[in-house]
Amino acid sequence: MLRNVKRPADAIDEQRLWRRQMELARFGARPDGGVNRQALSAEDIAARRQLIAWATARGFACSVDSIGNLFVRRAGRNPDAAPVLTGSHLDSQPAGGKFDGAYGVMAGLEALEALEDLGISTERPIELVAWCNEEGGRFPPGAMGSAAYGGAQKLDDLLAIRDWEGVTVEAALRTTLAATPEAPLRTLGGKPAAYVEAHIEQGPLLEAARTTIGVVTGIQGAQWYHVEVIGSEAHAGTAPLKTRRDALKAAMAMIAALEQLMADETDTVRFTVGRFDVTPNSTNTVPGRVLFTIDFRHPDAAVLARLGGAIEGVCRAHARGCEVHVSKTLDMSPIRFDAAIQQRIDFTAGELGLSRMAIASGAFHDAKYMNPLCPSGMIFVPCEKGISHNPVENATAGDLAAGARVLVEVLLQLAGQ
Ligand code: HGY
Ligand code: MN
Ligand code: MN
Repeated sequence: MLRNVKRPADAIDEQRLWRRQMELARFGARPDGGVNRQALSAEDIAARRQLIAWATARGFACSVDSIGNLFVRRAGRNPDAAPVLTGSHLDSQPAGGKFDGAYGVMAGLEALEALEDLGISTERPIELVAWCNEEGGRFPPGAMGSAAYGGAQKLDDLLAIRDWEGVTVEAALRTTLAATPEAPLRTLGGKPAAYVEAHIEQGPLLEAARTTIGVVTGIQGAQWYHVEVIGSEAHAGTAPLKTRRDALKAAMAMIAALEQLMADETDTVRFTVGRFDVTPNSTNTVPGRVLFTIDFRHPDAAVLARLGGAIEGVCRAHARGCEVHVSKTLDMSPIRFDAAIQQRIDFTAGELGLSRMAIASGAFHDAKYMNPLCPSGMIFVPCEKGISHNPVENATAGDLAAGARVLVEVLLQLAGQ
């Protein structure tokens, strides 16, 4: 039992949290210090098995649902009460950092451990969730697990999605579930009492304001598209340019025109072409096929609709004789979090003597799909220079622990001591 603990936040163990972050970062570790732990990969499975081991060592019950969301449950006095949920994701970008997603899962585990260390019982169960495939790098769209849990996407549609090598979610999920038998299957979906997610900010505002806690007000909207351009292969030396259907040059013209469409002197629109696959990718063959992705974001639903609605027309206008297929793979409306949850986070941070500020999220999170189900919110902590989706992503043990201290207190308030 812990001594001289005045409140649950005091039971958060900064060293234990940091040690676990570093241990988790071993799964998919890259030589440059980042992680490559893509959804339903061997590295993701290893991280899931580690989480289950830590959880079962404390007597928490583990379970998994049919889209691969992994749950760690700390029982409450009333087993039938709607649980309070916390969590984030274990999967990473291919050139990701140690903390994006992993921090929210580790902070949630640390909160459960702190309550256990103090022997505090709660009226409601508290469940920690490692949402499946938040990043969407291997299997688009992102936030797949929470979208299925919240009913925003159909399970069968998601199971049929293929990665870039043609492997389906269903096949990868079968392997993953077989590798984690300690987590029995549970029904998909639920009606939680509340949801609070801890995450690094992935932007520079908290660090610039020398502020420890971000009280997240909401998440901007996001849309993803796949654009497939189909021309025809030809000999680089013999085919006259006027007869070519060059998929690469057409794609380049489309992207240049899309940049015009997305141009915004207020620098609010976030337009990214992150993937650009050329076939056959040979020096002396005119490219016959290009697939490129579009990710664009904005806080205003009307701007998202206007820009999103113009994408296909812009691509077709620059087809240069090629076939064009434009498909939308992700469509997230902007959301605002529950005011009372924000107030709790703000008040608790103040009680703990932590600096805090209201902040909107540029990145999307699983909390987006929890928001329609129950009062939801997020706690941000700073990351170094705001860098994320990059192997050098970094945070301090002190800030991570501060976020976990706010989290455990807010979860306890919501679960009822
Ligand atoms: O893309 C995002 O906003 C999230 O970090 N996956
Ligand atoms: Mn994330
Ligand atoms: Mn991310």
